[in-house]
Amino acid sequence: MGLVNLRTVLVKAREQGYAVGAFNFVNMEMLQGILDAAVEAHAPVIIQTTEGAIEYAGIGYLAALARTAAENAGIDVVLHLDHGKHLETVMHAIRHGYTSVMMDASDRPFEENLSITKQVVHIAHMVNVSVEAELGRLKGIEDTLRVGDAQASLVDPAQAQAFVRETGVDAFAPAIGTSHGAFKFKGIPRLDMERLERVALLTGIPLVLHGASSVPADVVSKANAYGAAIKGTAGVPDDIMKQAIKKGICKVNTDTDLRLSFTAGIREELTKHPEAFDLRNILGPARQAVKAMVLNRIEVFGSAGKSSAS
Ligand code: TD3
Ligand code: ZN
Repeated sequence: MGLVNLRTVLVKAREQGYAVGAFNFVNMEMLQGILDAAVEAHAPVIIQTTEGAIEYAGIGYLAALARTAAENAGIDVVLHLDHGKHLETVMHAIRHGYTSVMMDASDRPFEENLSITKQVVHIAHMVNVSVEAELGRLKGIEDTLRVGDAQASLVDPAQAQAFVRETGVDAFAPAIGTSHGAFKFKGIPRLDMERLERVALLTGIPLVLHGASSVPADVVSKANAYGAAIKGTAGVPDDIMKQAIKKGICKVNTDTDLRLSFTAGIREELTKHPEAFDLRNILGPARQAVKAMVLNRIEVFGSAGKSSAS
C-alpha cells in the first residue's frame, strides 16, 4: 500500500464525524512510534514534516522513511508538508513523493495568499496531491518562527468562504484560538467554537486544527522529574478537542505532545541508567513513549478502526 492523499482520509472523516491525527516527525524513531500506534489501532494517519524538519534531516531521508513506513503498514498513510512557506519547498516536496502539501501564506496579505494558493492547487491537483491552506495566524513557535501576540489573528469566516471557493483547497485551517507549542493558554482554555461552526458551514470542506497538542500534565511532570525545567504549560483539553471535532475539525496537528513524550522518555532512560550509551537502549523506550501518546490521541480523535486499507 503506497501513500495516499488527504482527500482519501478526510472526506470519510468529515462524513463520519471523527478526526485523523497529523503527527510531525523529524527522525526514524518518532516516525516508527507514530506508525506502530496507527497500525495497532488500524487508524488512518497523516505524517508530516515542516520546512525546519526538512532542513534538519534532508527531504530525501524523510520521504524515504515515510515510503518505507507506509509500504507494509496496511493502513492509509498520508505524507504531508506542514507549513510550506515557499513555492519552491512545496514543489520540492511534490517531487519527492509527498502526497499532500500545506501552502501556508497566512502571513501574507489576503490577495497574495489567495493567488499563490490557487497556483499551488492548480499544479498539485494535476499530480493527485492534496492542498491545505490557512487564514488567520496562530501565535507561538511555528516551526522555527516565533509569532507574537501582536501578529496573531483569528480567521474571518466570510473571507474563509471566498478563499476556499476560489482556491479549491482540499482542507482548510482556520485560526480559532489555539497556538503552537506547550504554552497555549494563560487562563482557562477556550476556543472560538462559534467561529469554527461558521467556517464549517460556509466552507463545507474538512477543517484542520493547528496547535492542537494536549500537553498532558503527567508527561510534563515526568520530564521535569527527570531533569527538565518546563513550567507553565497548557494544551487543548480532550473535551474541547472532541467538541471541535464535532463541529468540523477533521485533521488534528500534533507535534508538541510527541516531542514531550520522546524527550521525557530519553531523560528517564539516561537518569535511570547513567552508565548507558547504547542508543538503542535510550531511543527504543522513547519510541515506545511516542507510540503510547499517539494511541491516546487516536482514541480522543475517534479514528481507531477507521482505516480503509488493509
Ligand atoms: O503545524 N503543527 C506542528 C508544527 C508546529 C510546531 O510545533 C501544529 O499545528 C502542531 O502544534 P502543537 O505545538 O500543538 O503540537
Ligand atoms: Zn501548525
